[in-house]
Amino acid sequence: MPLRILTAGESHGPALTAIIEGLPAGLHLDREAMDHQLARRQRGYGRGGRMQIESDRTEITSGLRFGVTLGSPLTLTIANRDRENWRERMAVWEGSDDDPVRVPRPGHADLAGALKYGHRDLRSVLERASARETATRVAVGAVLRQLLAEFGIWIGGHVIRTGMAATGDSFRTLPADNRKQYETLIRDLCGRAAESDVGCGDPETAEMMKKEIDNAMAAGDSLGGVFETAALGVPAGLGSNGMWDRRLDAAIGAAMMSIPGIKAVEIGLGTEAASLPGSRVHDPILSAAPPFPGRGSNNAGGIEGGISNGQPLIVRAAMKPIPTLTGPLPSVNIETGEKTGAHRERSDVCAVPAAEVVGEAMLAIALADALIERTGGDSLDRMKRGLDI
Ligand code: EPS
Repeated sequence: MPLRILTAGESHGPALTAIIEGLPAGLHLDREAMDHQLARRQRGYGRGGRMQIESDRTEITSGLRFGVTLGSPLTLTIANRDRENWRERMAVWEGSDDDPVRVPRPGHADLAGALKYGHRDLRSVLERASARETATRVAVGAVLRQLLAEFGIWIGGHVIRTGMAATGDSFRTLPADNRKQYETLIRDLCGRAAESDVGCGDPETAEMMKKEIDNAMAAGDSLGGVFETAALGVPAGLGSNGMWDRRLDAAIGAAMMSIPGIKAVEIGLGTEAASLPGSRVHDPILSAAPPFPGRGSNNAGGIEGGISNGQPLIVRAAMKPIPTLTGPLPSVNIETGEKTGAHRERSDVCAVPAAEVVGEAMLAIALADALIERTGGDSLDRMKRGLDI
């Protein structure tokens, strides 16, 4: 698709890097807004010690002049502060590791990565498989949300489940027949969630979520959860029904599924739609006039036939528990074949609030790509002229 993005970097290597190619010229970037998104990713009750070490900031080394994009590839770098503690074990040239990782963690990339690449020290797999990599996605997303904002598109989200603690608050159950009110309710839900260190705006559930995390930590266990992401102001006509790889829901599905730990993605009513009759699923059409076609509900989650329909986009994603357990699961030493507890490594007990922020970034990436495709890209002015509905 028109936007090409590459990221690179090991968790304890010198730095993380991202290159965005295909970004239009003429976009004024706000540095603080980028660092704000990175700080949001670092938040969260249940995060491990690494987040105390890092204070993520984006350096830009190409594609920007006087704070305005040039249309050339934009290179973003995030330093790994923890690098200082790993100079020898993660040296790019000469170095050594006297404590190689031999026992794969069930659920992590350790074993599958070792089988694929032939590594005997699992650190050579886990360093890139670490969710540290998601910092680059959030940095890229922070650039692209600024592009989307030029078109009135806004993205937010909240956590609705942590382990067994779940709130009934959901974008799905908000009344959608009055557009203005619907968007206000979505923003309010996200605003309340932003105040919470578990990413949930319902204080009672947030307390239950913290208890779940405390209990999991005490038991040497870990937790997953579910978050919702919404995009407001998305114009009708992004994506296409014409071919599977042009469907907007396919692009969003792939973007969200690519987040480490995500096992399921739903759009709109999602799996609930499968058990209801059509009369209770499909959204009545009340008016067809652009830019805001009136609909009685938004069970489709803003996409019909793979095309955005002018309604808010509603996405849900489920994350499995973090694979690193302090009470380790059964595993095997890949050198000796000896049965033993899986490798333990400093980790998070729960990272769903961080994943929610990454989800917003991935939605921004999918939407920016579709918007550039629809409007032709090149420069912000041309893009604005290209959006004629
Ligand atoms: C993470 C950085 C990592 C982990 C975590 C997420 O840093 P470190 O390995 O130095 O503690 O805290 O990674 C995982 C949960 C994982 O499974 O790899 C981050 O920046 O988000």
